[in-house]
Amino acid sequence: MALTLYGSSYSRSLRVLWMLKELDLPFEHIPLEWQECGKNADYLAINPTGTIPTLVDDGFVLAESLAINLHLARRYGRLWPAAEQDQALCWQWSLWAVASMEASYIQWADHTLWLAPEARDPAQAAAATEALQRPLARLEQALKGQPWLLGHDFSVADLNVAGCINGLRRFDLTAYPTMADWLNRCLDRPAYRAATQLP
Ligand SMILES: N[C@@H](CCC(=O)N[C@@H](CS)C(=O)NCC(=O)O)C(=O)O
Repeated sequence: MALTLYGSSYSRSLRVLWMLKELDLPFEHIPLEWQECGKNADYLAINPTGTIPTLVDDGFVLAESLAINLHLARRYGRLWPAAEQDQALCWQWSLWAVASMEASYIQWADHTLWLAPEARDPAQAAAATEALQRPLARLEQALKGQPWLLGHDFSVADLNVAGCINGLRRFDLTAYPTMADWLNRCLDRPAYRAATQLP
């Protein structure tokens, strides 16, 4: 088994680094930066899309951070539920995170945290804050009465959703206490902390 992960932790690659740390498998990490990946000819030969992350697993090349995590969970048998319907819920939550939350999250983070202060637009931050209310309410509802999205066990569903919105620890989550507690428990995991220490 040989695993190589391309992508710096200062990017969506952090989600996969987190998963790799949860799996506790040896892997080679090539911390390519997002500013460079689209221009690097060697990397474009591996992933013509020119985005990070990319995983190479025994010669098999796979892109898309959440697809990589689903593949890793299933192949290496960790954070992957046994029941077929629970596996389907892992796909559901992963696709939901990207389709229903990630764009608004990025807009909010851009105009609150990431862009230089002079480039931030308060109107865009406010619009993103508004757009996040519905998916946040969905998570609050889903987590009522159970610690993790699938019930009793932390799974790739939690990792993929939390990995898409990790910066929301700095969002006003007062109205979503159950979701806020879940996000803190996800991001307090040793594997997440270890991943954030990587380049
Ligand atoms: N949906 C993809 C998005 C990948 C993506 O856009 N990654 C960014 C870094 S976070 C990137 O590579 N940007 C460089 C570019 O678009 O040229 C995933 O989740 O892996």
